Amino acid sequence: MPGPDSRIYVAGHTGLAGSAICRRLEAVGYRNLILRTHADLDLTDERAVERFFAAERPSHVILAAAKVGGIAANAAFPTEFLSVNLRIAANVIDSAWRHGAAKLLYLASSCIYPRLTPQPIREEALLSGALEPTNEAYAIAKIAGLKLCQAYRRQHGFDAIVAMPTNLYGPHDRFDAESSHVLPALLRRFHEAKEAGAPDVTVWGSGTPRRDFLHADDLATACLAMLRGYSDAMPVNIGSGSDISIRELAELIADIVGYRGAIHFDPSRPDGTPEKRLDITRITALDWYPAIDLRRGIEQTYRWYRENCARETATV
Ligand code: GFB
Repeated sequence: MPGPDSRIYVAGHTGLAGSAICRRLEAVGYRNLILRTHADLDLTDERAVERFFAAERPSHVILAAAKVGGIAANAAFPTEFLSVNLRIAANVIDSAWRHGAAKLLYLASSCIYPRLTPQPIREEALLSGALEPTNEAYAIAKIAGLKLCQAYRRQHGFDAIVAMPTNLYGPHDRFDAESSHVLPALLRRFHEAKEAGAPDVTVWGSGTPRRDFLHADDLATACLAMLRGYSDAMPVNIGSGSDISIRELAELIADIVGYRGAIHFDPSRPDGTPEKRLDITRITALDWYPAIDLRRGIEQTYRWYRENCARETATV
């Protein structure tokens, strides 16, 4: 269990998950966070990563750095999603073990489960069926990272553990129109439509896919529970315990933003996996429960978007 002075390296601390994890670690008194921006340390550069770990020797590592994006970005850039994420996982996990880290927490993703699998999805469903084609490259890289954690644990006794977060949202997300995930994309689209007085808003796909959305601050408390109380090869799902259709999500976001126009669906855009709700029995056994309800989480995220991004993105 990390103490208040443990040297904890959070890889990816500027992103949605990493920034939430840092806020939580700081809030509960961890004072020795080691942080590097992408400009300071390129995690795909094996030698740079090796030098960094040799110099800093963190006792705990949280690997939240990844090339991420929504369904369109995943489908358009499979090379980057596969290659960058493979190299980040291989470099960081190996250097952490080589330089004596006591524990590493790797963030995988719920999209690594088979496209069609019984709901809610249990951890045992991993590798039991074909992947969703729109994010196969990202999923293969994340599966490889998970397998690396298991291999270092089995072969070298390295305490590498794996969290499987569901679809996350919250502050510090990316709100660009084409490459972001659905929740920030729709917050922005409905906000801009309201500002412009547009008569309708288009939502991709059929509206029928179901997703399990979790606020990044809830993910952060789950990661801390795992760092403190979990040591096993089995990955652990982190989800909200419920799901919602994309149509219902669009209606909820329209209501929160105050947009009163029509909502259209564009079936020429991909739906992706039809449903993806995680079984959270394992993580709740660590006494963790999601605390932020979806409406309240989206309201808070919308406030953050308006304060931090709305003016810049309006002109893009
Ligand atoms: O968030 P999203 O890209 O993630 O899309 P996935 C979720 C659903 O929302 C899909 C629909 O059915 C989309 O068609 N959708 C509707 C939209 N409007 C939009 C929009 O404007 N933008 C986006 N992005 N979607 C990702 C994976 O899949 O899940 C990643 O591609 C990652 O690899 C992430 O694992 C958690 O759940 O479909």
